Amino acid sequence: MSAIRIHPPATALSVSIKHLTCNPNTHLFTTNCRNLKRSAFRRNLTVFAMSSDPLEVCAKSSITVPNRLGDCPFTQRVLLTLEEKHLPYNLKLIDLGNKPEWFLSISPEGKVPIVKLDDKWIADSDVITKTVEEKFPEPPLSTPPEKSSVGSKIFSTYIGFLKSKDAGDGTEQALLNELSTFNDYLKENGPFINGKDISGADLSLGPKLYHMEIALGYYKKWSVPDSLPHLKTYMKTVFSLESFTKTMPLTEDVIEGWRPKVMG
Ligand SMILES: N[C@@H](CCC(=O)N[C@@H](CS)C(=O)NCC(=O)O)C(=O)O
Repeated sequence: MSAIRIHPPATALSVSIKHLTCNPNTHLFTTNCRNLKRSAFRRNLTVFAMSSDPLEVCAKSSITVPNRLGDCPFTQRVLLTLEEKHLPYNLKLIDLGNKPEWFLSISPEGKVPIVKLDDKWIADSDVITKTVEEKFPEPPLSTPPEKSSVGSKIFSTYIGFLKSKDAGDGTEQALLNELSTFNDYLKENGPFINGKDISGADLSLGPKLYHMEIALGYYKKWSVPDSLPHLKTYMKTVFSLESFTKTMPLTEDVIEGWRPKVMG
């Protein structure tokens, strides 16, 4: 196991005064609150804030480079959530091919991500991101229920196509259908799933699209067709977010991570 401490950059610590006033988990770096409030409310000043303690996150380690974050899209979703909420965290990198006893004692299923919140280890990216949203509501990242399943079939159809050994079995078409539906959705409702602002559904889908792009490019010489321009723009936008570039896996890890599924 190795631990990496992530400190958000100064820019990432910057949050709006509006958020600070309703988030009990942040502390103002100021000595004169009365003056700050007066002027800040008028001009919506940006001030510095910091979450109290770094969160502990167990994540998959790279299998190609020592002491580096690996290629789990569920872990990246959680890290993106913490980054977008400007929450500091410590990474504990787990070799999933040789899981240590201490990890198995806190993650009985042996899966990452797990995150320590209020002294309790929580598993599953759905549960973790929901709990983080409740505990650290600012900036809000929840996706309205009616939009939260947009694009949710893409990952399973991608895996079907990736594993397919028969070019005519319809798995490529099934993926294209899902991508095309998502492209049309973005055209009407984008640029993000919830409109103009990024939300949890994008932070879940983004890492999966990243895996799809790399793995299908490598194993099938396949890429998103030009006939889906809104999807292409969406992928480019999400992949270039600062939170994404800070948490994304190495291309080699994605390729190696999917190899057993392709070969099996
Ligand atoms: N539903 C879980 C899935 C987590 C999951 O499948 N993680 C994989 C790594 S990406 C894992 O830990 N697999 C265990 C193993 O490879 O032994 C979530 O959303 O967090």
